[in-house]
Amino acid sequence: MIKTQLHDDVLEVVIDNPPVNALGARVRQGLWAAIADAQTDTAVKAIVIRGAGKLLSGGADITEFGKTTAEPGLPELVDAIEASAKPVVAAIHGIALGGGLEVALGCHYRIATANTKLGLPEVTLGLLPGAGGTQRLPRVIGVEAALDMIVSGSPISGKRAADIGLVDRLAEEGTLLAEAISFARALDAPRRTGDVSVSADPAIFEAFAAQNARKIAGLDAPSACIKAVRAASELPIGQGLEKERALFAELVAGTQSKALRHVFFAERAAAKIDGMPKDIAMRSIDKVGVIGAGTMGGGISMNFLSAGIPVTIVEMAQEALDRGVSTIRKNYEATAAKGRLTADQVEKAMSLLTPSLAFDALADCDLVIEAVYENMDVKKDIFARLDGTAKPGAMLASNTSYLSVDEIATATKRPQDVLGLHFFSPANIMKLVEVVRGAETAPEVLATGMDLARRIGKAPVVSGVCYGFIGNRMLTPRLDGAIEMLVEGATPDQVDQVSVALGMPMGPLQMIDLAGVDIGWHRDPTRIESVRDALNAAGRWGQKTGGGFYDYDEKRRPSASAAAQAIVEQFRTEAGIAPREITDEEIVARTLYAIVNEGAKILEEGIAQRASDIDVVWLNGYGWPRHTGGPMFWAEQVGLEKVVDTLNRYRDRLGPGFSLSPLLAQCAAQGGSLFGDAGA
Ligand code: T1G
Repeated sequence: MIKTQLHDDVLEVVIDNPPVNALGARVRQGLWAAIADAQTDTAVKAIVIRGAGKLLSGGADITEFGKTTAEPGLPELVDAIEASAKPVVAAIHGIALGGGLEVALGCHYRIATANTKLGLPEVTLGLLPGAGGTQRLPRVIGVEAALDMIVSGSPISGKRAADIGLVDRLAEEGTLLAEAISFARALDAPRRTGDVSVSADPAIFEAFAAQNARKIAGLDAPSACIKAVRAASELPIGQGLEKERALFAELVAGTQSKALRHVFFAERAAAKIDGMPKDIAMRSIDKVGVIGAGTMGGGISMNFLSAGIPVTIVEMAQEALDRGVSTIRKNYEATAAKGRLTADQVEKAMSLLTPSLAFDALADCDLVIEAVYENMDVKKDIFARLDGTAKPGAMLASNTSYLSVDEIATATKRPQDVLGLHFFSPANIMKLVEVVRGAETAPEVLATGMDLARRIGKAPVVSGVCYGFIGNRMLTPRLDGAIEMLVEGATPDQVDQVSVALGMPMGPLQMIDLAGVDIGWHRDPTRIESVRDALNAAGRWGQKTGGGFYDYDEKRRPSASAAAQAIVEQFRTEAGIAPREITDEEIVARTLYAIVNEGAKILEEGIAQRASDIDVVWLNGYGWPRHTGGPMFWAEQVGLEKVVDTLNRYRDRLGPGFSLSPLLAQCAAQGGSLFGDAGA
């Protein structure tokens, strides 16, 4: 955990706690003892602290939060480092995040490599730097720079840190320790950050909060961060540290931080495939084929091009191919126009793209992804052709968003090579990919799919085969409930507002307007069996036709639609339904608790490996607000008993197709957790 070595008169203290040198209890105790012993060891003139492996430290041990932590706490440890009578130098490489950077701030000087990542990401966990970071960072780099780093949670490079004075000098990784030792040896006395005071015009804090109002709305941590930094400019360090600890204590006990810590571990757990051998040999993917140059095919291709992986994109007609290629270029150029890509990077990505009308251009691809029309016959035809074209060992993936990967695989003689890679639109932006394992998908094909998704910067989740996999299957009861409530008397805005109030970017009706009311429509305007049929028959297919459940202006801003309302009322009248008052509680039951219930079924059917995977799907695929953890975590905060009780009270309204998940009912009755014994 903590190793020390004396280099003549300089003591080297090494934090060695793989994988990220988290500052857990034993590390803190070891560091405390090393610093304390050095105070009385006459052989020691100065101290250097560094991290073993690839980094200084990834911060406090997040698994300790919410539990009683052993002494010394991290704040006390950092204070002890700063109080050292002998100079302490931090030798920083790789990563110094959260408590890791706070330990470095307690040191009297800091030396880093230029490409080190230094940051205080606590705000992303619903916290604030709780070991002196909010008090010391402003004293080192000034209030405004500190506000930016602490409230954004974004790291900066060692080079940048040297520019703004957070780091005293830069060193090459190979000579970092030696330079830190000689630098420490030359020091006469400690330089304590706490001795410095910093002042700031109070207006800075109001202005900062106002500038970031939209980003921090509804979140506890950012405003607490601002308060703590303000305290640094108004109070002596001791009182400022007390203020910081009080604010931290509130946040760490709050539901938002619990949710964000749940998300942190959920996203890492999602990368794991239960039962998969750790050393499984992956297939190498050096060249990707994409069939279909439409919105999805183009977006999917961009993910690989941006990761430096060549793509052969195939279409049936030149015009469609050209349109697809030019759309990819336009998307890159739009990103470059925002300064997030250079022109060279655009050209490099485009140079990796090979458009073709020839299906056999896919013959040398290691992975081929089909992204064509959502129709089983079309997909089976393509997979049959792929079976005869793709090289042996190539992985054959469908981007289908609902259909059975098992049935698609039957069109080939190699079902073991077939899987689903369900990207979410826009595919080059949305992080979620559902990696669908067919009944015969080979283990290494699944593992390769997961690994590749992460390689291109996605958040992959394993899904079994069912209609709609994890996310889209859960959308179905939500949308059905929403539309039924319109027929029964609710307005689109009333239904959608319940989701928006929770923090979703939009509700189910605005979402179907975006995706297309005509998705899955039988296209027969004379066949009116639902409100959706009636809207589709009237050409109200959603945003793409200027209106669906809502009307849309030229900026695609929604407004209540008299035309849609008339269609709903006519359908209601013809169905002989008298409109009634619909409460928000009923809307919660039929759109949100219905999602939870379907998620519980997906869990008990083994379609999802774990409840936290279902949360990750909604966080990264549908914009579920991270500070509430995802639908399954949120439901447990609401209380499963309340969820089940409410669903039971609206049982008749939930329609004949509804059934309560036995797992959900059991957890509610027995006080269990959807997350198993460990709980969320
Ligand atoms: N505590 C506990 N476990 C951690 C951890 C941490 N801080 N960081 C990572 N892990 C685990 C992670 O769950 C995974 O476990 C393994 O390490 C590898 O992680 C008082 C309050 C450092 C950039 O927010 O950003 O300090 O899945 O897959 O991609 O003010 O981990 O293998 O079982 O992410 O190489 C603030 C969080 C804490 C940084 C490395 N620090 N970590 O990325 O590995 S709060 C953070 C990261 C704090 C103080 C406050 C990344 C990384 P498993 P990984 P990676």
